[in-house]
Amino acid sequence: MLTIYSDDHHLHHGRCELIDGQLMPCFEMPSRADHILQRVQTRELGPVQAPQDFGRDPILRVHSAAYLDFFEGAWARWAEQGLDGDLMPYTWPARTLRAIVPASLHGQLGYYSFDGGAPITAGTWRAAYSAAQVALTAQAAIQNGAPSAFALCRPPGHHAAGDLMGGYCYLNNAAIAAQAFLDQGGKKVAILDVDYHHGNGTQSIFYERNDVLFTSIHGHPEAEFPFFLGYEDELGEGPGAGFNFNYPLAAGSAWERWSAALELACGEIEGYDADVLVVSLGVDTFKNDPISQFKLDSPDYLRMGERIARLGKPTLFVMEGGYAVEEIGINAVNVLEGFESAR
Ligand code: SP5
Ligand code: ZN
Repeated sequence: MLTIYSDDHHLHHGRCELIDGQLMPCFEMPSRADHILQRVQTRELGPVQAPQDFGRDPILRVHSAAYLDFFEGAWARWAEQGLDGDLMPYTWPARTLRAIVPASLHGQLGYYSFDGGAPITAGTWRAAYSAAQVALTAQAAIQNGAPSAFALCRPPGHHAAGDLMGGYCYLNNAAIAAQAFLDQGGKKVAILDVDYHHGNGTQSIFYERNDVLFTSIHGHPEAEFPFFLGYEDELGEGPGAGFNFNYPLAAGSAWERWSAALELACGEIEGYDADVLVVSLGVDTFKNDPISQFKLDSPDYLRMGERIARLGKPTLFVMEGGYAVEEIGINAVNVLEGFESAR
């Protein structure tokens, strides 16, 4: 399988995040992608290529121009004030407040984010832009006939909505790639999001549309981030009604329960008859993940890949979460090797 990768992800390295009342070093760190790349190479998964640059247009199909302009320019505005710590929001337009775009940098940062988990550093825009190009380059490979490809994206994307960053995510790499398939003549795209956290950004982007089927297996939002989306009764709206399926699972879920949910998601995908499948590949479902509560073990990821392969679709894997850094390469590449073995 072809892997698309860029070293540009090193340009994004947030300092800290708030975990259990303590400021901790960011779990979403550069070594994550380094370990995955290393595993791709030692397992000889296939060629590793650098991304092409498709520019801003395909990103603008998913994110608003105002959001992109804000994100691209935010660090320079921060640095102009003589500041060099990570730029992080602390006030949001929650209920009773007005959803207006204030003049101030921090006001705008609150407007364009939904949590404090997406710090902006000097290189964040360049890293996120490059990750989107990684996804688009892998998408182009499939568009040109490759049966599958792996977009080794970092930072991840599935929490990012049309004009919101959050949950370590800035640009929704999977959504940008899915939209590109449609813009290049595709009629139907199925998305399977297997990250431990609900892909709230991806769901929101396609919620009222029937040309993208969104399915997600994740920690129950009653108990888990992002709390405010990802429930079973979210089935889509308007033309999108019946094209959104969430499978929230309890803490402690291991392969038996997880794979039963996968069966249900695969059933919906099979019925949808998509041209192509996009997998939001998070491996934070792993038993030793430091911020998650599922109990998948490394061999389970082989089974996951095998089941996804049986859908029989051209498949784009887009890297999302996974914070057990030592094992992240094994787990992510196991999905890809399981997939290849069952083709
Ligand atoms: C892409 C992705 O996986 N984003 C995840 C963002 C999660 N942010 C909230 C983390 C809260 C972790 N709380 C863990 C408590 C452990 N004792
Ligand atoms: Zn996650």
